[in-house]
Amino acid sequence: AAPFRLEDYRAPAFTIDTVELDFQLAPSATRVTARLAIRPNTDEARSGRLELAGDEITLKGLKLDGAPLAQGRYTATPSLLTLHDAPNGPFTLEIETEVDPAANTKLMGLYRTTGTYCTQCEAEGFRRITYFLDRPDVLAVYTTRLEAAKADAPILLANGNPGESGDIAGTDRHFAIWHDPFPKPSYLFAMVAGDLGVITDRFTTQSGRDVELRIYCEHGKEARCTYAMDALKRSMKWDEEVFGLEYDLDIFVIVAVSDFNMGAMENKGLNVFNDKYVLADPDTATDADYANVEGVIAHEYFHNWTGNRITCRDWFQLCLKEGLTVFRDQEFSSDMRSRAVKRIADVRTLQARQFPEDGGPLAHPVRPEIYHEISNFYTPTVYEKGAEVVRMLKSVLGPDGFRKGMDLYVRRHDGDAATIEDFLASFADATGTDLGQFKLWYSQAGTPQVSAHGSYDEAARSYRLTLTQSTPATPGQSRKQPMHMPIRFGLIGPNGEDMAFDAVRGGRVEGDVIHLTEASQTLVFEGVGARPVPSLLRGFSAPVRLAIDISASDLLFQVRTDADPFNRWQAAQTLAMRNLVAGTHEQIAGRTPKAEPALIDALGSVLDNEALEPAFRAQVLQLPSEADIARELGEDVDPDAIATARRELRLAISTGLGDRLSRHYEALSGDGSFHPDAASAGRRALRNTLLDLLLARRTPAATAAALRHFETADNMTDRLAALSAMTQAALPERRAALDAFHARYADDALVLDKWLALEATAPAAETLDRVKALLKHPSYSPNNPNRVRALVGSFAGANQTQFNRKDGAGYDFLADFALDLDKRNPQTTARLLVSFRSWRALEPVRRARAEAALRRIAAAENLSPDTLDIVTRTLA
Ligand code: BAL
Ligand code: ZN
Repeated sequence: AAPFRLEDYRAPAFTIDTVELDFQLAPSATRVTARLAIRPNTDEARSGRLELAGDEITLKGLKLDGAPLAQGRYTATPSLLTLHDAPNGPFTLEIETEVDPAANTKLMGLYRTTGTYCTQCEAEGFRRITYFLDRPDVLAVYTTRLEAAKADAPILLANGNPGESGDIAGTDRHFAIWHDPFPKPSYLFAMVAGDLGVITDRFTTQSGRDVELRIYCEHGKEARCTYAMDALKRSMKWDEEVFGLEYDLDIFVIVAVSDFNMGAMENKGLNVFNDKYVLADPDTATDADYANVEGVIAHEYFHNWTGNRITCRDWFQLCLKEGLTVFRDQEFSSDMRSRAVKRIADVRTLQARQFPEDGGPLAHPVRPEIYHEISNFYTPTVYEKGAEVVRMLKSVLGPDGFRKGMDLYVRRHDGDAATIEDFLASFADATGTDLGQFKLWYSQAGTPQVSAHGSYDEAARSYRLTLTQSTPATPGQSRKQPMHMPIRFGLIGPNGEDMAFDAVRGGRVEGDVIHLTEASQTLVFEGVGARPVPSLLRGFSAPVRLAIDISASDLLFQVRTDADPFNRWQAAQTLAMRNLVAGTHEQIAGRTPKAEPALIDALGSVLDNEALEPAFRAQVLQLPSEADIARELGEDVDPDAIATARRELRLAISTGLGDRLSRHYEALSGDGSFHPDAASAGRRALRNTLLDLLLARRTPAATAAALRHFETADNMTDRLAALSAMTQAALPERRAALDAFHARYADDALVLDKWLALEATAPAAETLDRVKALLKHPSYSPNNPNRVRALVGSFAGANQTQFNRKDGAGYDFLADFALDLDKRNPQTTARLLVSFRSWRALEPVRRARAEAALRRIAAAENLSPDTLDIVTRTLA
């Protein structure tokens, strides 16, 4: 099929003002009647040809202005309804369709999840419910009537505010009507019907409006929703305080379901969530789960303005709502927790997920200009790099300018389907700034490389800093222009404090931001009293790779003194990465790698520094991952050599830090009461990181500590950390512990996902066989995306040595699995196959085996468009 191109955008010929939906719910044959008030929107409508998209639906009836439409006036296929001579004024079209929710394993459109009816319409699921102008620039007011058997679905929910409801006399059925007064695109439509438990609360907005809050879940899990409710109320308050944005309906509803392709969905007034991002209690959720629940609840809530009130003109503009909303949820979490630790965690995610995408065959701009299958563009680039671009905009304009721009954007575009141009114009106009060069961040793919070289002239008391930028070629983009990068910086003096300077020549510096705009720029700082250690890209102020010629002793100094906590962490990571890369090369050459003493000194100084928060110290002590090292190497990657080098370095660090590890570990042992707050979570993170490092030595004492840690844990974070450490260290004791964990949580699918993931990420030769066996385990379920991701996604995405087995068995397994799953759930399949994205960077033997597996998938018949698109681009 021909691709969609941004340059081909045309306003819709017709538009739809109101939608009245009636659902007669039944598991295998649901009848949907849609009454659409349609009118011509552009001159193109004069042709009289109206095309409404469908997808695997059956037309059962069609009326125009109340009268059945004659056969020759329309054509209907499961994917398209065409009216050949639509009126050239307003008219009403009544469409009756039939869908089969129970058979819908794609989880797009209307489907069943553990007995509940639920919908997912973004991006193009609404056309699986009724024929429609299923595009985000058609905004309509929806009224939804749901009717179902009372026993089957006592709860009936849809977007907006509740209206009339009641029993249908003489039957076992009942109905409910919901009305959403805010015009919205079809992708924000939702309905849910089922037998669910609920918790309720209230929120009073800043203008004094009373809002009812409800969270629905499976019966018996209500108590696990309270943290999500608390996060929701904090999100509502934060958006008022920080952005001045207030909630706008009488009710806000969240429903947690167990079968869901994505994390969650921001449907107007009725957010549907993957239950993994709602349910949390100390016995079943880790601290990371709590943080994710808080972040995703906030994210979906924040979409009410950035996404719903202001939506996207077309799917090319996806980052308009996603990048901005990720930025907003990151800021929220930073305000709720430690800003420094949150930043480190977000940058780790960006580097682990977005950098490999940007550096491989699936690279695309933050605002793509071409796509075959939009569901494959819900990517780390659109989301995470999109958020980085908004963060840079704030650095370029300053906090006040940024807020003025946001206020203008909301004032101008409330009720619009907007574009990136609209967004940037609001900031440019509000602040009088030319953002022409900045806009390149939306169109140029690839991670820019920034090189820094500094020299100090003692006699002249001046410091010259040359910064050079270049962006590598990416698919469809061979040449790149220099971009506008805000580089936050400091010049660290001999006493560890930032030094002042008198003046700067050669570039624009505002406060602590260097505006790098040229391919190469030399800045001369005058009046610098001593040779500085340059601290560049503080807070990771631009999503680039920074190469800087800095000595190990300067990095050690930075770890000890940098005023920017992010760069303290970064300096330690840089030191560690140098050791890991050198170690991998030594390993391949058959020599024994040695750890640099500066690294152990650096880690030890942070470990012992009680003035630093524990969560931060934990982050510093965690080495770059095997995947990080592979990315740094960039070519001829041998995952076995990397894993061995990393293991050896961990052993050297563990030995080098000696009994300081166990001393700190003991000192952090809990007081027996669990709190999910960030400070308590930080202490657990440090203690668990120390256990993991202790275990690198695999001494009987360390093993005993791990077993004790596992057995005495009073919360999931500690229990899982011990189990994970034992699994990663390949202790023989792990098997019994994994079995005990399974037995303890035998009825809890979400917790067993953690167990599946541990099994799948074990760095052991038998893991692939174990994964294959687990596909038949009663705790696994082949149609549930969470189970699939926990077992197969973890294996392919997070087990570097076993997925990349030299015999290619890991690749063959994923190919077989994907070919089977693709028949049922294309979206989840395509997502899994992203694990192949760095295949070209592998050493030749693995590279050939990965390519063969990819070609085998590509050659299969009847591939879904999702899978075909990913595999084709990966091989291109
Ligand atoms: N809009 C899809 C899910 C999310 O990003 O919130
Ligand atoms: Zn989102």
